[in-house]
Amino acid sequence: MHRANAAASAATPVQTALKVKTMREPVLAYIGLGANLGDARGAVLSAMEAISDLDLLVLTRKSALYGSAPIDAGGADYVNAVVQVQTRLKPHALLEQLQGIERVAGRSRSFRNAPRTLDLDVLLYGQLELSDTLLVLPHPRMWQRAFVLRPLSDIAPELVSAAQLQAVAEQSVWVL
Ligand code: PH2
Ligand code: MG
Ligand code: MG
Repeated sequence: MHRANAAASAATPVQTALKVKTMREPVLAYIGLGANLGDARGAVLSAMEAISDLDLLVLTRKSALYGSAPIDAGGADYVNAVVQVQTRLKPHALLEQLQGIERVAGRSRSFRNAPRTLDLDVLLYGQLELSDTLLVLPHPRMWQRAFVLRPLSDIAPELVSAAQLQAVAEQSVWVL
């Protein structure tokens, strides 16, 4: 390549920083939303808006809101939902953005499964399987949880079988 052309096509530092956080093609991902402290319904609805306002992401489907009894946790009943997004954010960049939304909602991390103003979990990211200290995909407990599978099957019925729903049928989940 001619020197002048090489200089003209060089990425700026901002482009380089963005590039490591983005995919060339959008990926279909699913995010679980949950809250059981304060105005839980308001927090889940605001979080759906905040997610749809993120750059490099389009919110493509949202489930109904569900009430659910806490599983492996204490405190009040939860409000839960699942959304489908198309995003060019890489998995950890998506996680960072979701943690920013949790922080704005006043999330504190006192102990495992403590009652929370807002919890946003990446459930599925395309077909990706990944496990590190920050993120495990698919979400390791999603198939045991009716509060995930019921809303997920609303918006992506092809992803959840009748047998999988049956396996969590004894858990208390209701449409709000
Ligand atoms: N989240 C947990 C633990 N237990 N139970 C319900 N019903 N809904 C949740 O969102 C939930 C839970 C940890 O994130
Ligand atoms: Mg969670
Ligand atoms: Mg979480």
